[in-house]
Amino acid sequence: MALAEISPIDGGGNCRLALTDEDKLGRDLVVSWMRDLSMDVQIDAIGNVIGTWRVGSGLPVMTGSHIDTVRTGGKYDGNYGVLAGLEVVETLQREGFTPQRPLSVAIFTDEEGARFAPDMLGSLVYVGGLPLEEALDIPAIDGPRLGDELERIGYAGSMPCPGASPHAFVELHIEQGPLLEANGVRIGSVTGVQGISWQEVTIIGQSNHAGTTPMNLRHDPMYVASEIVVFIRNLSRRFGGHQVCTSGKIDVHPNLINVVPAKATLTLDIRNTDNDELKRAEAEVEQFLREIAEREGVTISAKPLARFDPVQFDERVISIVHETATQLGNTAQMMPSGAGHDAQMLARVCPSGMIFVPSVNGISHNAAEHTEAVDLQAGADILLHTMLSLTTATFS
Ligand code: HGY
Ligand code: MN
Ligand code: MN
Repeated sequence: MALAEISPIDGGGNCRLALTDEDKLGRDLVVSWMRDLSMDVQIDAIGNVIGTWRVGSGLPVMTGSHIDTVRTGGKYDGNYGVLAGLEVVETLQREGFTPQRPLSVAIFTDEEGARFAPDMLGSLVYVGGLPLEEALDIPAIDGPRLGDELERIGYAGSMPCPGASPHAFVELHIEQGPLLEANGVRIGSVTGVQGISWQEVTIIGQSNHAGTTPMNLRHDPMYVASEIVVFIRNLSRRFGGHQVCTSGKIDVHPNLINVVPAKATLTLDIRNTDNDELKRAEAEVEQFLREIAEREGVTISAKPLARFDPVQFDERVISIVHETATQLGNTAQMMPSGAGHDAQMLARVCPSGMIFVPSVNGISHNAAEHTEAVDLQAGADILLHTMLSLTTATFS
């Protein structure tokens, strides 16, 4: 709740877009809590913050998530996983229990990808999936270069990227969807993350007078953008299954009531648990863009912003999560994640998994995002015991 006081928005949520002053304030607060727990705090060159309780021996068991939010974020998305990680350390210290391995809690930079694409950017750089220099040059949707913003907020750390691979990684997160609540199940033992394809589509038409230009002579980017949005909605209906498509952002120039626009830029977020289906959807979109550009006499270009194949988590970690959840008296079900998460990047370098707790009415990326306290507590208990099990698990 104290973190939720930093840059609150109406309805009880937060706006802490990556590498803004608000994000810095959130980082400073959570880092102070890490220091209160005598954790060794390291900041890497992409701004990831890794707090480590240096006990035991060998590679750490790591948990963590993100504290950057979308513009209309809730107070739990990402924040819950980071703070529960600190709660685990605080609880073990208070109980006088010393784990066999160090425990790390990570705050990954720019997980949302809303200000700087792609999403999960910090953890992607951490695992060597995106070269640091390339990441530092990424422009924000509002202009500034990522590396400059990192310097500006004082989180351009000295620890090199890629970072050290932990022994294992587990992330606690709200489901952000309706499934657990609909099934009356408290815990999701997450099996993996669906594939994600982001692109920015730019449509160049011909600016013209709204009153004098006959309809058959128009090259109207706003109209074309609207057709694209309808096309992807119909595509997801035609594909069915896990296919989802979203166009969440559109910019129009000159954006005036009596001007047929010159240019429109919109984003496409296309996802599916099945990579072949995702590729088929991408190909259909590409074909549609070619056709409508021809038909309407406009120029269309598409810039990829993110492309991640579906990820399967390590069966051994999934089992530890599932057994821990049920042994602690919770109902639990296996399920894939519809949202992207840092765990999907850590899965590239170590055995990884996730724990989900229910989202009330399945709402997220919305100030109304909520999870009941009893579920938050259950998730944190499972995180504690899962992390301890991972400290003694061998993954040779
Ligand atoms: O885009 C996502 O799925 C996540 O919220 N970054
Ligand atoms: Mn998240
Ligand atoms: Mn999110």
